[in-house]
Amino acid sequence: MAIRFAHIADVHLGAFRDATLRELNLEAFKRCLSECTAAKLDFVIIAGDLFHVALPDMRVVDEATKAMRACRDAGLRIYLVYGSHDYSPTATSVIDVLASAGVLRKIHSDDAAHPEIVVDAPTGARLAGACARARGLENGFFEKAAWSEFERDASGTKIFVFHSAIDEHKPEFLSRSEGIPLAQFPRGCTYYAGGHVHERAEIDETQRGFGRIVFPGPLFSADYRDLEAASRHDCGYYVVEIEGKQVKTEFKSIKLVGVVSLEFNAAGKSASEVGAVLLEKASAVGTEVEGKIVLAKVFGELREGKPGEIDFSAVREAFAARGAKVFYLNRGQLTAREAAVQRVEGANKREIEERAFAQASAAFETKNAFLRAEGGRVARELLRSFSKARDEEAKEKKGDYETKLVREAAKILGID
Ligand SMILES: [Mn+2]
Repeated sequence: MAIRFAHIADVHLGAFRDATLRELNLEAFKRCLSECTAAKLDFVIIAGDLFHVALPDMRVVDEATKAMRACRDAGLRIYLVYGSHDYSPTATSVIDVLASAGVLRKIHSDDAAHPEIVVDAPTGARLAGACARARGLENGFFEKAAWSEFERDASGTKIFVFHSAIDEHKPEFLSRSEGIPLAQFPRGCTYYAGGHVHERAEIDETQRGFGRIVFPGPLFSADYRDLEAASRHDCGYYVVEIEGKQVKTEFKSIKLVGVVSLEFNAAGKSASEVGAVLLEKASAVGTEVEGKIVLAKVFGELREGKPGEIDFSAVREAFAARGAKVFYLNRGQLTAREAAVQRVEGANKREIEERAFAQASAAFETKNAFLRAEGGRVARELLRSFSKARDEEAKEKKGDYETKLVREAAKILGID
């Protein structure tokens, strides 16, 4: 008999500061699970990043738990691996609590020498997995993982669940981040349920001894980039049907609200001009933003004034008046002229750095005599101090690291 299951990844419940976006994300998850229940699937696989952080907003956790509980009560099993977001090296994650309560089943991979094989009793499916660790530390796990027992197991359909990019199949936007070489995956599984890569992909690696590898992409979205992608193509999850070696995949869109993406180049304009043009734009839109998520990217170097002088809240209100459900502003690449450094030349990196700082420091207006005299040196030393990363190997705590940085900065600024 065929095995039918859902493959979800990167839900990121609890992401977004905007309450409406947070709610929409939760709504997408609830809808997905009720569709799975209605379709009478055997089980649900969540390939990591169910939650945006290890200890998310408890209201979101409560709502999500109710939905998962209803799904469980209808007879569907839920299998999961940690993602890079909901894993915590030090604290107990909310996922551990849900696993202890029997709402979902974690696929353990703590011991690389003996990765767990979970048997889904009603279907006989075998699942193994690899949880994400903090910042790509799962690489170490994959290097050592002993898959031979799982590879030898021939008693049922095999599914491998993971939360990592694969080196051979990294999308362009992840080209500089670390992945796992395919050779370190267990061979001979029928289906490889992936997560972590926020872009949908279906890959067939049967020829090389693997199987169907699928990344559903985010169920909803977790940030601006995801939402921008969602304005071009749908987000959702997969329903998979396996019968013997036959694999049928079907992508299911979750469409809650439309996304409109707007871009505005502010280069060469003054802060007040930008504010006026944006307001004009907002009043010129028609019904196309009604009930939708409006993304607005404002970028470029202002001729005069600072980004903070632009009245974005008036722009937000104007879009709301036009019926936009959410107005999401991205001004990360909007800069003031004063902040820009002219082209500098030097014999080496150090010299270029020194001159760039000296120049920027000379242009910086301040009444502070110390900064006027020492600005260049202070900036250089601060940069050097701030670029020291936290010592993850020595398990340096975030709080300790922050205290150390603040103390060093105070010393450089001569205020300790
Ligand atoms: Mn993710």
